[in-house]
Amino acid sequence: MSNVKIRDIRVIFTEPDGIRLVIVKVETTEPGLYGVGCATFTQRPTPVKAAIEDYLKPFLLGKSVDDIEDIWQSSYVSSYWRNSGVLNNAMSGVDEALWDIKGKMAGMPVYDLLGGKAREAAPVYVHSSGSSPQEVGDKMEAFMEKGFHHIRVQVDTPGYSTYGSHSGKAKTAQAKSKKEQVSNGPIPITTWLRDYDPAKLYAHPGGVFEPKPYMRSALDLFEHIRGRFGYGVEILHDVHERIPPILGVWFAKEVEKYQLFFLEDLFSPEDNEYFRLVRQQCSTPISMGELWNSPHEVVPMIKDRLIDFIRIHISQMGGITPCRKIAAMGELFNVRTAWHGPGDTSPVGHAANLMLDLNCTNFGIQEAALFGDRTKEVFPGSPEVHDGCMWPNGKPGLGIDIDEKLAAKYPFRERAFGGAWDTVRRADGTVVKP
Ligand code: GCO
Ligand code: MG
Repeated sequence: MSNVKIRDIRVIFTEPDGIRLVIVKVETTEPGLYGVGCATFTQRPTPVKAAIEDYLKPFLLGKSVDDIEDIWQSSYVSSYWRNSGVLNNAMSGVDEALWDIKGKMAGMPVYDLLGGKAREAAPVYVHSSGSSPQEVGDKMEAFMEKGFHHIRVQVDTPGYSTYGSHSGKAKTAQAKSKKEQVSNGPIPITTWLRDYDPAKLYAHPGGVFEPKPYMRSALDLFEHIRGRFGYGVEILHDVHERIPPILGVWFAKEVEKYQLFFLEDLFSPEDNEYFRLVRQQCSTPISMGELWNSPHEVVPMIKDRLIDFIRIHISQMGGITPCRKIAAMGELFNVRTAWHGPGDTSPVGHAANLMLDLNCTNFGIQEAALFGDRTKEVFPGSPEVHDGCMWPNGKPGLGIDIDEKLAAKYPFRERAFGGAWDTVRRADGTVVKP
């Protein structure tokens, strides 16, 4: 038992490459010993900061840094109501920082604290998107030449907003101001522009989404990719929960012949039960989980083997402490990990992903965000991505730091509606789960 206590807990906001990141720094009574953790909920950063500063900090100051499990469990019930994204992200920031501290005290990386490495590096997938299957394929080719073997493919649906490609931005660019409104599909763009203010910065372009045109463009994309590259490269696709569930069942069967590595977010978490129908009808590998915040959502999906890959956003579930247990449950049911790792997981969060990636036997794949130079400067020790993998640097703890002076150069910018994920609508105006 060390005599090292928690002396201070601070929240750092920074957006070096235009994505709002939330980092927690836990400082200790041992001079120079501190840890960093990711608490990034990019659409709602300020309530996460308040949850830490107003509640976790007074609750934890003076506690021993040794007792990560006890700190996590007592923090989890300290709000009585639990399993929310805001509270889980707040706990994750502290939890990951405590694992960082424990590794530094032990002089070993966190994956060694967990029992060592099952692999030297974590194979990753990267994102290829474009306005046409040809453009997506061209970007794929460039990634393949750099040694990437797993590539997520997303294509525009002409005339509509599509997740994962730039069509929304393209259309936003078109409609610079309300007076330039053009019809873009089955309804005048005015409905799409209902909430749009060209003067504001949007977290994510909205637009009109229609399931059938989207599915046709995705199927055309897979046909093109398989025709051009064959089956030697692994392709992944994210439906992003947008289509009516029964169409999702049809779509999963329709894509079976393209042998995807996985099909992601086929349904919304609220429609998890539909995965049973897919399992009975086809063998398309299924991934789900970035939107989950609660063990209640996780357990049925793993115990009934309704998914193949756990796509949890580790800070949304509360950090390394709960997710290492979820990974262990997955191993017993042969369900693999595929932690969420987009640009709005901070490099600290990617480092936490990597610790579990290297240790878990049931590792599946790791999503990698290829961070810009500014972000990598703010976060020295960011996991390197090359030769198709994410690599550890072998340093103790999470192996990463934050340069607070540099981070302060990139304060949060003002965003429309506080930075909400923008409103996507069906042609008749109904809001779509985004
Ligand atoms: C993914 C995710 C992201 C989310 C984003 C939300 O598979 O990487 O779907 O792109 O949409 O993280 O903020
Ligand atoms: Mg996703």
